[in-house]
Amino acid sequence: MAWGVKNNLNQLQALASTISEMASSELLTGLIIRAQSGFFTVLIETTDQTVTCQLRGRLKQGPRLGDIAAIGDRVRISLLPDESGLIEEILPRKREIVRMDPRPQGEYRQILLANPDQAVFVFACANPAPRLRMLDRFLVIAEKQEIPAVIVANKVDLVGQQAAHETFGIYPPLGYTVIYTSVTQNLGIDELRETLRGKLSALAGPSGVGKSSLLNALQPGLGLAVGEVSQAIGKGKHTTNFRQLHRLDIGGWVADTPGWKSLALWDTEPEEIDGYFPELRRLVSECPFSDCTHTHEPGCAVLKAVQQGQVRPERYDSYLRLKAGQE
Ligand SMILES: Nc1nc2c(ncn2[C@@H]2O[C@H](COP(=O)(O)OP(=O)(O)OP(=O)(O)O)[C@@H](O)[C@H]2O)c(=O)[nH]1
Ligand SMILES: [Mg+2]
Ligand SMILES: [Zn+2]
Repeated sequence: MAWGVKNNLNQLQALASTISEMASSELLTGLIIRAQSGFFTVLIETTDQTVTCQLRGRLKQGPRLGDIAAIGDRVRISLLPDESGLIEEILPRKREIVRMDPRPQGEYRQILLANPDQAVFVFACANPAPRLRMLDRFLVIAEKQEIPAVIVANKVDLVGQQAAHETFGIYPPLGYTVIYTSVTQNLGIDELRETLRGKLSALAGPSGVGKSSLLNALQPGLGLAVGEVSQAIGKGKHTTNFRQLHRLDIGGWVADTPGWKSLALWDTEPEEIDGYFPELRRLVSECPFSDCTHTHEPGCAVLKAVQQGQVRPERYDSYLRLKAGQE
């Protein structure tokens, strides 16, 4: 009898380990394409199936104050009998766009997007007038988070090509691609589509510059709200904290990532900013003082370059403001 019990136990243990092996081998790998209040839509790309998932309890343990999973994350999930899923594992991120959100319990680490391949900053040539200081700030954040940045100058129809190039032409020499677009004239849309092909892109820019219009033009059928409507419900959208990737037929994903405006350069030392301005990066080593602030020092290579016109005064101004911690 004792032998029988022991034998049964052994058999049971063997069975349990077989089952757990089967279970782990049956984990599916997918991409989080939508996140809303603890629910994640995971796309299993091999079968094109989507599964609504929650996080496995143990992932939520520990002293954390921040998002565990986000859109753009690659995850391993297990399927439950009711066809929902559990996220068992989040695969290592190559990059992330992070925002520190002050909350009563402390700073919350919010992940706007995991694994972005590039950031696409959309500004209008007019209506609203381009705010290049904000663009410079976005570029610095992208540099810091090591995300390649592309600039889109939309609404070219309102000012003409020449004026558009006068405004945005300062960026290509710094290494940033600028794509000139007009949704109303169907200009530059193909170029933008090619830039997005096969990549996971974070789209950002002020309200009203035409981000939704561009996405609708790029990907017919998307049906994103444009103009007043979008602005009216925009606030509500943010508070429900719902994030989504839009799929492009040509391959690739685009995420609207509002919130860049409030992305503070939270853990950035003022000296570090030098390295995030491509045109200054190569100059600072030529300054005679290693602790040069590039504001008044005799022989400062940056000041010299500004005076000689090799560094644009607007960019230098953005640099000073960012360094001083101003908007
Ligand atoms: N003239 C002109 N108007 C445009 C162009 N692109 C968009 N618009 C208009 O600009 C307004 C704002 O466009 P949206 O696409 O809603 O802008 P958005 O960036 O998505 O704005 P939010 O969702 O509020 O952040 C709408 O009235 C569009 O019709 C363009 O290339 N030229
Ligand atoms: Mg919009
Ligand atoms: Zn200097």
